[in-house]
Amino acid sequence: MAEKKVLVIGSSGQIGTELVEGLRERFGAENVVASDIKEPQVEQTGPFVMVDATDRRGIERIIEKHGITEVYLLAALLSATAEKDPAFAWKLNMESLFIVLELARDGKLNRVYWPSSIAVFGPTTPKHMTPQHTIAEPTTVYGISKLAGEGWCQYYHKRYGVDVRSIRYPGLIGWRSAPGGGTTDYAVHIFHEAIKHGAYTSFLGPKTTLPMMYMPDAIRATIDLMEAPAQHVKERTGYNLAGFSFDPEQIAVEVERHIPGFKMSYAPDSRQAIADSWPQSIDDSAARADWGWEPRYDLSAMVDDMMTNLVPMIKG
Ligand code: AKB
Repeated sequence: MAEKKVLVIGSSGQIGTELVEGLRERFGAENVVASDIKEPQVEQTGPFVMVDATDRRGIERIIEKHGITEVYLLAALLSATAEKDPAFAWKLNMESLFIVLELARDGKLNRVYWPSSIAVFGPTTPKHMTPQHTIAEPTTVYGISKLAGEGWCQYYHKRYGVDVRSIRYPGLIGWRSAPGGGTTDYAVHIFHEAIKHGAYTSFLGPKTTLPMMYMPDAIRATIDLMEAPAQHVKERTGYNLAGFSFDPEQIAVEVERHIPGFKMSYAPDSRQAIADSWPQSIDDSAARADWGWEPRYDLSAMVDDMMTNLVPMIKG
C-alpha cells in the first residue's frame, strides 16, 4: 500500500482545525494537506491548499499532486445555518460527498471519512440511550442530508467496496476553534461570554438536554475509527458516539464553579425546535465493541479543561 497521505477538506471549521492538528501529530505535518474554500485563520504547520468541496477537478488535482490516499471530508452546512438555505445546504452536503465517494470508487483513494451527526434522528426516535439502529426521521435539512449521506456511504461500501467510515457526532465543545452554525453551539459560546462578561443568554431553554462531547475525545475517536482494521468496522452508515449529556442549567452550574456570580438567562429561538427533535442520550455500544471506543471526559473534566485553556487566551 502507498504511504499514507491525508487530505482534510473543510479544514478551517470547528472539527477541521483540531483534526488537522491531531492528524499532523500522528502522521507528520507534511503528510496531512489541509484545504478549505477560505484562507486559514490559524497558522499552518503543514501544507494548505484552497479548494471548493464541490469542485471535483480541483480535488482530483490535489489528490494527484500530493499523492493523497485518504480524504476526511468535513465541509458542510450545520443544522441552524442549513435551515436558512436548505437548497444550498443539500447541494454542498451531498455533492461534496458524491465527489469523494466517486473518487474512491475510481481507485483514487484508499479510504474516506465523512462526518454524520445525531441530527439523523428526529422526534419519533427513542430519546434516551438512542440505539445504533432505530427510527431515523429527521426534520431538518441537515439531518436529512446526513441520513441520506449515511445511506450512500453504506451503498458505496456494499456495492463498490469503498472503505468509507463515519461517526454520528453529538454536539462538540472545544477551545481551539469556534463552532459554525449548529444547534449545540451555545455550549461553546457560554464559556467565551462567561469569561468576558460574566453572563450568557442561552438560545436553548434551561432543560434542553443534548448529547455532547469534548473535542479531544472526538478527534481521538475519528482517527481511531479511521485506523481500525477494516473488518472491525461493521457499521458503514455512521457510528453512534456518546460523551456526556447535559442541559444549559447544568453547564451553567459548572461554569459558575470557575466564574463566581456568573449569570445565565434564557431566550430560546428557532434552534429550540431543532434541539427538541434530537435525542438526549446515545447508546454507543457498537463503537465500543467494534473498535474500542471509550470517552475520557465527563462534564466537569471538560469544563475544567476549557477554563484552563480559555481564561488565559481571552484574558491574556
Ligand atoms: C449541530 O448542532 O448542527 C452540530 C451537530 C450536532 O451535528 N453540532
